[in-house]
Amino acid sequence: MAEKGVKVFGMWASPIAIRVEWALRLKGVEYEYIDEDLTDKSDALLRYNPVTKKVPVLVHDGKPIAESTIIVEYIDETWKDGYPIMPADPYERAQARFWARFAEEKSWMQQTILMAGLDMYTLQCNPALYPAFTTTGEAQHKVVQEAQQCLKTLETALDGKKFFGGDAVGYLDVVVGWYAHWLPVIEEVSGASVVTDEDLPLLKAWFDRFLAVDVVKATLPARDRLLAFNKARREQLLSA
Ligand SMILES: N[C@@H](CCC(=O)N[C@@H](CS)C(=O)NCC(=O)O)C(=O)O
Repeated sequence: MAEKGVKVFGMWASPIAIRVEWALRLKGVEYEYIDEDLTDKSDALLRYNPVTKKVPVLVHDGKPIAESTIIVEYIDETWKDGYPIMPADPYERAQARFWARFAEEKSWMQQTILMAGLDMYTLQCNPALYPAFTTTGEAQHKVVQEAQQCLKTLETALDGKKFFGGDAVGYLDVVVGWYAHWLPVIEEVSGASVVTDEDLPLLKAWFDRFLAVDVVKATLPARDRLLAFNKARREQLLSA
């Protein structure tokens, strides 16, 4: 008989895997969380996601689904009577997907990672970036400016709204929500400043609102732990 229930394979410091937990908690769905060591992946993870071998993976009644944004949409469609994550209106839905793709594909995230000089798990999210991981000085200044430009564009999707989803957290908030907690850590590790009140006031104010949401507060990894993890990874990389 097929195994019942919901499992999430994640990694505590992953800014991507946490999207799945946010979506499940918004819906009020109970799940079992399995924390992976990405340097020594479990047989279960490799079995459930033999293609990319990455986290997150959602296993629903024994059936695995990979790719965080696809998982979030699956959760919204499967538990459709619960909290609405995707907008009800098709046009709004298309807009939310557009911005999510922009945020995922835009180089700003990569630039920010380059700037940080940096951490293993994010590196694993973006393996192509490895050669540029020690950006500092003028090169870092350039990538920070590029990151800010991309974020400024994304900020237009927030104009006049409390959340990207409107009055409440929605799909795009879930997709870009990690910025609010992870970006300040990356800034501290790298010594660079990207999201400031002066440069990105709407996004900065949204950080505070997003971090105050109950399901978000309940899942965030402790800042000190995240900082220590990233600093250690960076030192490891720089000394390698
Ligand atoms: N596009 C994927 C990215 C997933 C991803 O890059 N996960 C990283 C952790 S943040 C990972 O599992 N890295 C391990 C590896 O690449 O081997 C998604 O949205 O789910």
